[in-house]
Amino acid sequence: MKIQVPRILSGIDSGAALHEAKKLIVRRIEQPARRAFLQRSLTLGGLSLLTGCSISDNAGVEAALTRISRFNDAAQGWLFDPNRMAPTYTDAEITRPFPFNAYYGEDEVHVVDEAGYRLEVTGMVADKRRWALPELRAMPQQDQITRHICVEGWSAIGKWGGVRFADFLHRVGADTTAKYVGFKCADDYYTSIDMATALHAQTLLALTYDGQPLPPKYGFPMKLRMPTKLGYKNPKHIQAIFVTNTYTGGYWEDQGYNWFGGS
Ligand SMILES: Nc1nc2c(c(=O)[nH]1)N[C@H]1C(S)=C(S)[C@@H](COP(=O)(O)O)O[C@H]1N2
Ligand SMILES: [Mo]
Repeated sequence: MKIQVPRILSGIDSGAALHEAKKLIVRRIEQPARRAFLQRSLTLGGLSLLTGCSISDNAGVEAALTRISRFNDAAQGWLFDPNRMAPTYTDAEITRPFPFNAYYGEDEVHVVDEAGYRLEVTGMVADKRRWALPELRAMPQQDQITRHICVEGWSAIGKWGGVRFADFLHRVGADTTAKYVGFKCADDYYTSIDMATALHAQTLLALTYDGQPLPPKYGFPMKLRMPTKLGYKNPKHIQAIFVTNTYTGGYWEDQGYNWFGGS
């Protein structure tokens, strides 16, 4: 690869800085096609042009990539079409067994006690009471068979059922002009999403997997299932939901994954 070093960078170790930049990009740009494109085409000079600043150390590279990622969030937000549906599949196309993934191994799956469980709902909502599982099961339910795409390089088709998240947000009197909906999970995972995706017709507060109550490994008692977003944006074991205008990031997002995370 030809490395174009702008004059401003002469004197620094451009090879090392570029290597660092590429490593960070691999962490930040999840879609393989885009990653390959950037790996082939990115030069330090190009990165400087893209970000409008000189990049001479890791902190500079990190800051520049954060700016690109925030710009990418905004672009994905503008491009998001609330009326566009993700593909759906037939029962025969379901991946069996459906893969498990978390930031820990399957033997450490968090087991939530059903009887004591109450979902917390806070922030910009009219009704802040807690929800027991039977109350959520009493709301109208929907099924969907969609593809889950994980940035670690696998995808699988699964069947989830539950409450349309838009119905739930309306039911609790959420201020849908707020920017974000955030999630805290029983296993210390957390994430947040844009309101447009929260209101998308295929975004489900999923209580079942393949017609059965969500098994612990797939996120009992509930997960948010969004076929329009990558796997890490779909929180399992949801304990609390909050509506806010404050950016709160996420477990992987705070380590460099793109926040919008569209699929
Ligand atoms: N609470 C919680 N939710 C999570 C995760 C996690 O570690 N904890 N991992 C995410 C990632 S990276 C993926 S790919 C999916 C995996 O979901 P699955 O086990 O149903 O395949 O869960 C997402 N939601
Ligand atoms: Mo993932």
